[in-house]
Amino acid sequence: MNRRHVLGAASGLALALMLSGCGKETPPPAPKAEAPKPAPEIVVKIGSVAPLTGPQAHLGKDNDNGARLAVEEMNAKGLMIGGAKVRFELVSEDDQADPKTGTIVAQKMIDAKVAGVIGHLNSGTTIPASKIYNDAGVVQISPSATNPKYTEQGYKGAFRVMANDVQQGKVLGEYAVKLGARKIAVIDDRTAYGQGLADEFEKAAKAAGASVVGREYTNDKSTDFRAILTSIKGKKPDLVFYGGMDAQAGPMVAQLKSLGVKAKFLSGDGAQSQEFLKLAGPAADGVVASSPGLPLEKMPGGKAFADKFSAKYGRIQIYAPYAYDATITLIEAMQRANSTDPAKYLPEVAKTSRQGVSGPVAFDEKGDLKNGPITLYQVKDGKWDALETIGGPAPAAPPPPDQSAAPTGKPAAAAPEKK
Ligand code: ABU
Repeated sequence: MNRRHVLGAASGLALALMLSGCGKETPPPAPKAEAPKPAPEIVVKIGSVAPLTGPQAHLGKDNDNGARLAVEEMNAKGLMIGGAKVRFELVSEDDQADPKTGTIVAQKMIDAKVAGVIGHLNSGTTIPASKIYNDAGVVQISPSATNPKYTEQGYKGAFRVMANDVQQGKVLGEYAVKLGARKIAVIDDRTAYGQGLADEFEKAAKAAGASVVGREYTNDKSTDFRAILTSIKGKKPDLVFYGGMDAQAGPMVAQLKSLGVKAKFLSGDGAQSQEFLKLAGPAADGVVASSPGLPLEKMPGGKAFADKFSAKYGRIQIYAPYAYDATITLIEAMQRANSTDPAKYLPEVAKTSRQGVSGPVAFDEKGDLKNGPITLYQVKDGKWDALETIGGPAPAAPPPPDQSAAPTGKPAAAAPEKK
């Protein structure tokens, strides 16, 4: 081999070595670090049932919108429950305030696999529907059904966020006598709510010394009451009590006035609405009605809630703050249980202790709101004016004086609202 051949072989070897990475094995490319997987997303259905058509549609929409606002706000928080990002979906159904439709809709809710139900609005639908929810193990919180029977059936998943009609009837009966009524006429609409409240009222009014001079009946669809009102006029009562809803109470008050009946008119929460004022017109002035709960302006979160609600849905009728509180109560119980399974989060609903927009929310062993207040209102110049509140939680102690505040003469900043 001559020198030229040797040089040629050497440079060929160098090139081969260069190309082969100096004889070392090329390591396989390092595996890329895996991007963390996004949390799975789940949709959790919450039922909302109320009359969305018919004479009580305005009240049903009020309840439904209260629940909707709560769901929207909770969704905006991007809550994680059981390792999944939860999106709540409100499933709204119309029970037409009819007991039979109420049970059909309740079964629809179970078939749709809702995790809980806000509703129903009426006692007459809430009570039969509660058996269906109980049998399916689904939690139900009614924002507005006040007949005591609802929570007396021993159903572990049945709750309500306002005082009941044993409490409301007693307040109304005693108030009637305090107003000076001795001869009272009682009318009811034969629904679980109307009849139940009228019975409790009658018991309390009689116990306080009044006598019932007439008892008449109507239903929750009528608008012409002149026949029963004429019969009542003949008995010369000094007060007429009505157990029923605003759609009847409004025209009833107007017809009493047109018949020349001077008796005072007293009713319960079903009549204490904006719609009543519209339906009764000028005859509404002087009417007194009770409502379980605090006046909106005295609710701990009342003003903020009313501002948010009215910007989206218009004026609150009666129960929207309670539907909102019921929905947040349900969702917060799921958060604490870290589960949307009713069997797992139900015990957390029972243990609820929170400040709602309407006031403190905590339940007794039956599922009734603890220490629910009742407020009496009177119509003055076409508006409901709060007269007095009976019962309810003790008012919060005033905050201690701020030692650090310099005596500037300026008013102290308002304490942040408890939520
Ligand atoms: N609380 C009056 C309206 C709803 C109901 O109990 O039927």
